[in-house]
Amino acid sequence: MLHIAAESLKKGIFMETKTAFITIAGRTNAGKSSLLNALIGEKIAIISDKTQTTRTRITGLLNVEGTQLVFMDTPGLHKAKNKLSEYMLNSVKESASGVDVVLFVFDCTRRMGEQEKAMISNLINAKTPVVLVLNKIDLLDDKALLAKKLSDLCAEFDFDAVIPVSVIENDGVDLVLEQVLKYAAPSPHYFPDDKLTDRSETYLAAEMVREKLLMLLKDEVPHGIAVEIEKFAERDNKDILDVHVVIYCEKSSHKGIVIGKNGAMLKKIATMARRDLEDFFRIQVNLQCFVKVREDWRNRDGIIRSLGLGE
Ligand SMILES: Nc1nc2c(ncn2[C@@H]2O[C@H](COP(=O)(O)OP(=O)(O)OP(=O)(O)O)[C@@H](O)[C@H]2O)c(=O)[nH]1
Ligand SMILES: [Mg+2]
Repeated sequence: MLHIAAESLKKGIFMETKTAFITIAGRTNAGKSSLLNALIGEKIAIISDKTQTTRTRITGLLNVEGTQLVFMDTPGLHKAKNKLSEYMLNSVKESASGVDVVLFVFDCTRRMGEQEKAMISNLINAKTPVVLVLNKIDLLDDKALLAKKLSDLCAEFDFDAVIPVSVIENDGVDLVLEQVLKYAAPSPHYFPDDKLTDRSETYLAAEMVREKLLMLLKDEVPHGIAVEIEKFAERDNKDILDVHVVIYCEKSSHKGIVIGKNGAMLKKIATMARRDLEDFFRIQVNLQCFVKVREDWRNRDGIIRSLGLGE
């Protein structure tokens, strides 16, 4: 009997499991998705130097010694200019309510805006613990300035903790992980322990293509783009994954830009995306991209919903 109990303990049957729900919020471009990827050790959320990269909540999962950490990366705070923006900002609000802690990511090279301040105040008033993650410290040469920013923000808000980090240099990410483990409470795990994200393979594939469009296109063009997967299927002999995507632009003038002279831009986008897809799915990929126009789709509810970007 004693022997069986010892064996069970070894297998973790009696081990108490814990869970923590963590929302990652902050202004657009602060480095939230970069932080999510660094925390879970896999690139599941796309990143770009453009604003409004993340459009919907994406969950990243990490298990640390019996504790399941459920990280929710959210769209960045920005001024809403269309219906899509309104959906994005709603999803931030919804994602930040009722969680165990909010990691508020702030780009320390900027001044904190009113929208960020309002969100932090609302969270603290609602008794949600807020941890300020002061990101991009690699860009600040003057460390005295960092100390001043830190003390000013701490005087203004009652943060649970403040952690200066550079996600890009993987500096301080371990401290963020250490901090979030403090909010874990005994609970069953809500997701299978081997799962990385709540998002489907087709969602991740479409995002990988959109990331390349954000990377290679300028001005308003990438913001008005949506990517939809039309086909995602392994061939019978399982050696090739066929991925067909439709790239929607909101103006016909943008379609020409996406395709480029003699198709050069589209070819570049497709080549970069295919490489990423092959790395992620570990299979040879045949990627076909089609470009279509959907006028002003960011203001059209039906299209926003059909693309999975609405409520
Ligand atoms: N220098 C520096 N750049 C960083 C750091 N972390 C992220 N970045 C860059 O900041 C830009 C924005 O990063 P994202 O992770 O996409 O930012 P985000 O907050 O998710 O942005 P949205 O999805 O638009 O809200 C990218 O160019 C990143 O490479 C950092 O620690 N230092
Ligand atoms: Mg993001």
